[in-house]
Amino acid sequence: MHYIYILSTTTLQYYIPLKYKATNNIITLLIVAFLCVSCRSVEPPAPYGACPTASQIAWQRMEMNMFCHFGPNTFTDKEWGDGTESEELFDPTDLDCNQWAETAKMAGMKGIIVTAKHHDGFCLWPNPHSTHTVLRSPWKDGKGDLLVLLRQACDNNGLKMGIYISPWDRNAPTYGTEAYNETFRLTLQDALSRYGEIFEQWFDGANGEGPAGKKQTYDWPLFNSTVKSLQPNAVIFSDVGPGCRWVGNENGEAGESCWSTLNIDNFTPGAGAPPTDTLNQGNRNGNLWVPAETDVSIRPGWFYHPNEHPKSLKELLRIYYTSVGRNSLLLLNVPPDRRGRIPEEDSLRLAEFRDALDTIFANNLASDAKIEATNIRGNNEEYGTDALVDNNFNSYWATDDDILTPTLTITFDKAATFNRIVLQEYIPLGQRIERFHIEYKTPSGKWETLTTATTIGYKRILLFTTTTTDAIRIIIDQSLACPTINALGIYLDEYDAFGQDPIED
Ligand code: FUL
Repeated sequence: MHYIYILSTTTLQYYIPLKYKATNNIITLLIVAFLCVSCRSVEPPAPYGACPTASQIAWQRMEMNMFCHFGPNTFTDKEWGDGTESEELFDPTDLDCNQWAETAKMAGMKGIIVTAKHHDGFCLWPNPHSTHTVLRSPWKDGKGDLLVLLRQACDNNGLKMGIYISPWDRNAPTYGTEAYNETFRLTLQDALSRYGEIFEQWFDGANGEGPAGKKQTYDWPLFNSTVKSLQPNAVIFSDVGPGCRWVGNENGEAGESCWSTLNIDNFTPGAGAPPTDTLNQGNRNGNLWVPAETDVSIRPGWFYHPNEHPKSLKELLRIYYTSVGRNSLLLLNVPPDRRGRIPEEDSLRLAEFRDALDTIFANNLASDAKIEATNIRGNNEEYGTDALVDNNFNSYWATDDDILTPTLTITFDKAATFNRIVLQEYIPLGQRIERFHIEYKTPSGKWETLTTATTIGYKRILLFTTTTTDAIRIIIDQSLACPTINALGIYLDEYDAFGQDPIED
């Protein structure tokens, strides 16, 4: 459209004699001004409710990250050390953070979060506010700093780096007294100011007894403000955020309904958190944007144990569908072994996992289909259905403000066979859709329900029986505000990890 107008102004100039050049220029300016007014975009939909920050959007778009539980427990075969373990135990024979990062990258993960300090208090960096650190270990004669190595490895592989620093500390002598909150603040300050950009600060809510047999009253406002002041872009994880929230279980399952909004007033991480099913599903119209993060381990334990093995490909695919596919980020724990390397069997499983995801999502059947909408915002192609398949995060199909229940009809050139549908809401404008269903056209031309669902959010993957049809309809049944959808994918998953049945909730 712009092209045609530009052409016509040039043509106009061509026909106006040179002696009228000044007038000609004025006319051109007037035409351009007129065009600017007449082509003005239709106003975008207003954001709805609590919306994500730029850091939360960038975080959500990472989709999958790797968690690495590593520390004294790796060498003692424990899950929770009691803080009395000798520093002498920490002695990886062949530690290679580059191998962790290469593995994560190969698996398609965008970042790594390491347990810089787990509940036993041992610090993987020479924290001057603790005596229980790598400095006293035989590893690299006490001169090693795992956070330096991980930083380099992440940078080398284009990954972001995050840190888990447990407030619960079973080694710190002051734990259980007010003084510990200050020690913990200094610990955070040290870790967050020396190793470059940290994309996520992971706070575990666990709060048991310290060496003096006392529990700590955590100063969460102090901890959060320390992170914010040193790493303003870091997303803070805890049971209740404020950056992202625990999904309420460690099985890899976000709620079938999963809102990124949550009410956190009067709640704290740990025992003071909302019930786990609330964390799992979020709160419709919750007053803060606190999206779900699904942390789950590739092995039964969080730390490496010689007798444990990684989950099957089928289980990993299931986890992908019930986390990333349900509006949650997947934080998959892959524990390094006593060498300080990710075991071969885990790397191989991750390679299979990546290969399966690439195969499943290689061919989007929506790309070549005809996509019609019952409403397009302002009738303007800027908000048209092309945006659903243009792989551009920032373009989206939207309806007029008062159209809350539109329908998309997708017609294939020839009958298509598929069993997965991916939908993504344009989350910078909030999470808006609360119920929808999908119909397919039977050979007799009747529309039958294929599947029904509730929320979409950043990404929703619907699983259903393999179906062959000429057309489907996506019918939005209920929305909090006019829908804004930036991606539609239709795929055939031949791995069929679930047989012909969708996941049971
Ligand atoms: C839990 C911890 O107690 C586990 O040891 C592990 O770190 C897991 C990710 O979070 O709350």
